[in-house]
Amino acid sequence: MTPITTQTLENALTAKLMVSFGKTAAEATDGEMMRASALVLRDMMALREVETRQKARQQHARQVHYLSLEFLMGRSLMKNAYNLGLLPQLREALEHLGFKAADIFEIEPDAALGNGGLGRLAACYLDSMTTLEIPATGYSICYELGIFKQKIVEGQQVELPDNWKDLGAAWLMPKPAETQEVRFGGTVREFWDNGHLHIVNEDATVVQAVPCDMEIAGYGTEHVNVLRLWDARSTQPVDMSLFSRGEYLKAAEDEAMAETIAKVLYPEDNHLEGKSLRLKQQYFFVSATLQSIAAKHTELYGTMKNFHEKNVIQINDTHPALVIPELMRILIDDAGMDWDEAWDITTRSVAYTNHTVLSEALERWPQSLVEFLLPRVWQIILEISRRWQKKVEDFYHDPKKTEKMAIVWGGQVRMANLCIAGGMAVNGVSGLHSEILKKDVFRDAYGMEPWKFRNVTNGIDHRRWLSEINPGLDGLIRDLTGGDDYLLHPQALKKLDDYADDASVLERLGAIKRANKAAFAAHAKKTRGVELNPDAIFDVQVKRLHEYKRQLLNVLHIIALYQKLQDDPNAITQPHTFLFGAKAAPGYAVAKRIIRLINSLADQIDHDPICRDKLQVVFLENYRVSLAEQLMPASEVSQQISTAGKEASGTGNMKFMMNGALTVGTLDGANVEMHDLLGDENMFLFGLRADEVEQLKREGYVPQRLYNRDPVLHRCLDALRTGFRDGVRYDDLYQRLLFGAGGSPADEYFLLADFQAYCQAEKRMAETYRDQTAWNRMSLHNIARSGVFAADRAVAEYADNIWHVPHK
Ligand code: F55
Repeated sequence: MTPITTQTLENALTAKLMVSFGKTAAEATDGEMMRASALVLRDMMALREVETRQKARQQHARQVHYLSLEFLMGRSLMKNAYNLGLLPQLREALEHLGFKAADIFEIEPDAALGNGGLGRLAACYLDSMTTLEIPATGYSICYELGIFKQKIVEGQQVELPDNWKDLGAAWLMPKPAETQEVRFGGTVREFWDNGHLHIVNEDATVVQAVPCDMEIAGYGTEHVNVLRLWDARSTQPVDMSLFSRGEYLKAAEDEAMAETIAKVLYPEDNHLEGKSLRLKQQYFFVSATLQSIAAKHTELYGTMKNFHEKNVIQINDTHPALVIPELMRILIDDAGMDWDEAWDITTRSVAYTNHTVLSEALERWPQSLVEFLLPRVWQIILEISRRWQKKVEDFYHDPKKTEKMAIVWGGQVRMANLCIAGGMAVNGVSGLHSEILKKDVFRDAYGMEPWKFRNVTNGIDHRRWLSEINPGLDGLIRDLTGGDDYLLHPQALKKLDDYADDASVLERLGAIKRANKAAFAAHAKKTRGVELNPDAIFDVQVKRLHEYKRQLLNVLHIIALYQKLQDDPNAITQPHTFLFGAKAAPGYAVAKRIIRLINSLADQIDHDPICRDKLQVVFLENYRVSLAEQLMPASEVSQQISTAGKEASGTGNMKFMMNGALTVGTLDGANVEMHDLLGDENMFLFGLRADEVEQLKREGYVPQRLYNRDPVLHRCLDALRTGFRDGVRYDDLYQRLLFGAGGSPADEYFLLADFQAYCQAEKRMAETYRDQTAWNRMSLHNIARSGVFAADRAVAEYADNIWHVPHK
């Protein structure tokens, strides 16, 4: 490859502006320049992708297929330029052409095709799979609207549509020639022909699935993979001639259905809505994906008999669980195999990652809906269920276990059990989570087939989440570790530990953080008009809003601080700024109330002169990947305070750690592993352990006792009832904590039980902060030991232990 210079890029951009938009650089808008930049990089990646694909074909390499209803990609321009080794050249070329590079990066919309952790994980893994040169493809839906944009109006969340494609579609390459047809409804008919039994789905509604590919460049490699996003189209536009034949309405209906399938991402995280459109989305993308994989496989090998040798399908939670019956359908109905052979291949091809233990998030579908929408798939599910149930009965002879492990039971289809039965591996996403799966959630399945159960602790793309977004820290790491080795070998970060007593290094680390805080404050001022004090502790909780994540516990502590300040205006000497960012699922009323509460409290504190330069609360509107990229480098305290046992892993915790923030957290999810690496002395641990939470639940938890016993807590909770200067009262939240409501028990997530310990942890944290040298040392240790949380490590584990594919 000839090296690409600033000049070549400049020429390419000028040419692209000309042919795509009919404009010169002088005439082009920032948006057009962003799209031209995307197209230029896309061209380069497309060439490499063809070469990558040809190589894999020649080598008959085993392919990884990563199926996820969500890929929370965020922005791609800076990322792709970075991975292609062109970031400095692109910056320069843009400036030469009269643009501000920062403005061009900033105008790119996030491709927000995901809710939170699960979707972002998939995006990070695409980067690592490519960097590790694994032949891999991601598959999802090309949603027209990503996760909603959040506005805060009078303290409350308002949802606006996220039309990302206007500018974002520049990354997509439609491949209409590879269109697949997906069938819904109709009836199943069997007939014999020439001694062969044929099974066909008649009168089905056919939806076309058109692939739109997004190229994924790896770092330090020519390898390029693809994220294949399926767009939905109707087979034919409504044809007026059907009118006379009375088929007009059916055709119009088919068209309407096709057009809704890829319309919008469901905004619920860790909760399931049993809507038929959601099931259609799942089957649509699963069926299109498997048909396209099967077609390519058959073209290359002329048979499906070796499918499992050449393909592995990883499913991101149960949302793509229909791959199991759909692969069976293809093997039996299309490839003509018998059941046992098809089952053997299927159960050697599919692996399932679980991301939650919350029972309201374990996916179940009404059998009537599956039967109506997917009649053939339903027949197959029933047969899988029948055989599985027999296996369980023969193994345990225990009707209770039969019921628990059943796939079809009580009129419902249980997707997790289907995945366990039809998969070769089941993994949790942190050590603790995987243990809970084995001991509790999937205990009986583990007892029967223990070899299927694994752990792969999550990881994040450290090139994006450290090197790319935090150039100051990247520079320090390069200086201390002797170069950019850590980009491909994240464990090289360990070398930073050697500088724990180097005063100049600690000082430089502090200065980098301080500069990042100032930059974030300037950004917040410019984009939202909020005034942040860069001398305050930046204490941050950003993640989806959910009761189990306990943003409300954070709020209760702030109320306690505020009340303390009322009693004694000198109680706080160190300025403290609490930053929140969180989207609530639109239908999750309690979560929305908590957002409003944060805003009421922020307003109260803002208007109280006692709090000036001491205490501040800021709710950051529309938290998303691109905002996280600004915020992580500026954060000093990372709030990871979920009820122990509930957060499967967390990945935000890793982003903070890598950027040198110190964690205030419970022993939950990957915090446990962070603690193993850091010890008590390098994080602020507090609260009940997972087993203690369970024990307390068994013994009978009465939060009112704590309320009556602890005057600080008592006063705090009372403040919810009294309300704030905006006139809003939160008696509903008070009631929920003390008495329970709507079927949920009092203080379901043990906030009150952990309140005192949490306040003490925050106090220890604030005291430590006074000694900046000690703080910076802890921060250094955090960065030094964050290497294991690189996605490269996690993906290498999947490759070695589950996929059995070679990697770099
Ligand atoms: C989205 C849709 C549905 Cl239907 C259910 C769940 C979700 C979702 O977004 N889940 C999610 O983000 N789970 C998170 O996955 C992360 C990656 O493994 C974990 O770190 C995190 O603990 C878990 O909550």
